Amino acid sequence: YKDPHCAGGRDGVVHLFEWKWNDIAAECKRFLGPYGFCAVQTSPANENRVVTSPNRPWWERYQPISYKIATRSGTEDEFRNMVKTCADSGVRIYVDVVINHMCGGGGTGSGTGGSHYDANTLNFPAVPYGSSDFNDGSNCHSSDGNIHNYNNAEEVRNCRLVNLLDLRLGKDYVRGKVAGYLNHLIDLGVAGFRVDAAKHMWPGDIKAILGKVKNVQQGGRPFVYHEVIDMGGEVIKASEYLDVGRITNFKFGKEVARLFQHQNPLKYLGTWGASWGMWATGDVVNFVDNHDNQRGHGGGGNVLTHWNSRPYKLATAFMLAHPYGFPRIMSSYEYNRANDWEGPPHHGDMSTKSVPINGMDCGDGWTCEHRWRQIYNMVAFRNMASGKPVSNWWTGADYQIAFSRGDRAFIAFNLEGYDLDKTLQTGLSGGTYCDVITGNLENGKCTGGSVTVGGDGKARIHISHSSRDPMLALHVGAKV
Ligand code: ARE
Ligand code: CA
Repeated sequence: YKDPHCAGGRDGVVHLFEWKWNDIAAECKRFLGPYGFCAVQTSPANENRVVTSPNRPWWERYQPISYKIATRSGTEDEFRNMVKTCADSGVRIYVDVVINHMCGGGGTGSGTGGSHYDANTLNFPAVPYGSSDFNDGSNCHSSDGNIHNYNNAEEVRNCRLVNLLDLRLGKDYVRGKVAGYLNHLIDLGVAGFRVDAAKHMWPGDIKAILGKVKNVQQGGRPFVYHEVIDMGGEVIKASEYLDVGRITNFKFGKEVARLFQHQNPLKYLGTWGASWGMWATGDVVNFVDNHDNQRGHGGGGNVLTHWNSRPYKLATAFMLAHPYGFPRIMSSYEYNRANDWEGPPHHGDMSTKSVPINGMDCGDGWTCEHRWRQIYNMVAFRNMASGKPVSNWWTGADYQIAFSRGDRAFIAFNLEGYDLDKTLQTGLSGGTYCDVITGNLENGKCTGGSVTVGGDGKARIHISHSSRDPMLALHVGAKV
């Protein structure tokens, strides 16, 4: 379950949060394929509750009504076409799967695919699920059926997460329905799953469900990464899930936020990885921010986001430059930050806007961090450096570091209040390299800065403390 099934030479997944399937297809073809991305994480693909108060929040997609592929991102045909178009461009699809629960308790109505539900009597006829398919009553022992005590594993796993109707995953019938959904996605060509709210499911139940799931078309077990928020200090540990996949590494974003905002010296990064109280490199999906914590949900706050773009780009570049873990890049949309619930850019009828491309940038409120040069060029850096360990580790002052990835790539950071100007060993062969932070290699020329490496691998590295992005990155794919 730990292999991301990347096509040759690719690495990293981008979460195209709330994008429509047709837009993802287009993005695979025109950008993600050519720029070396391994995969896209999509928003939940199955039918969800239509929430109108507040008006169509992003989080309605975490309230399943059925396992039909019918959301505001598009239809099953559009989904199938997306997977195919992305595959043709060498890009995998991982789906965010919401299998711990159905919608919030109370009320009746219909979902985004037109299916009726009754959340008073716990009836979801389009699956079908009935009241005996939920943990309510018999398995949950909290006062009001909700989770309150995160130090009681039984409560966390058998009671309702924020009043969401908790599925009885111990029951073979329910396991079969969930596995049927996952198998349907695999039939459509999906290579992996982000498992929502995995902390709220027993690892044994997840194991039993995955036991009913077929191999992916790319060969072997699906790539599975579990959303388990484990910052230490709670009874449920992320390590309980390592038999059934990787886990989302929430410690990563917290640590890099401190490091790149001058609250913890960069020079300590020489030991970056499991020894920081994180998990083994093959067990984690790393990220600077995600769709929850960038807006104060899901253990939010104290993370870097696109709103704080200077340290955000530095932290993301470091994530991509360093070999530890499998990296996930967030791709956001703009909204009124006073309303943490606001859904994606939309038309008057609340349908989601498409993503227009102007040059390299996205328009109409789509942020597209993955199209920022300092980020997409570091995806290429990572691909070029694949398989090479950190070498030539160098530290100057507390907030000055540099390292190579064998003889393939080199990066340096300067967050001190004065310039870095030193001759350093880059590990690269002699020649001229473009600094991919400030520009690209185009028609044999660098559009930004460049660095000349001598026959001995050494080069003069100059990073002004006041530069827009106080880092410099070189790799063999951008050698003049
Ligand atoms: C919405 C409303 C609620 C309402 C509910 C049901 O906001 O008021 O009761 O609907 O009607 C997202 C949103 C929720 C939203 C939900 C359903 O964030 O606000 O509820 O969708 O629409 C815990 C979980 C973790 C979870 C976070 C948010 O452990 O799994 O909470 N993250 C995932 C997704 C979310 C999604 C869900 C799960 C639900 O990424 O986007 O919710 O599918 C400590 C603990 C953490 C805990 C955290 C926050 O840090 O260690 O485990 O995270 O506190 O409580
Ligand atoms: Ca549960």
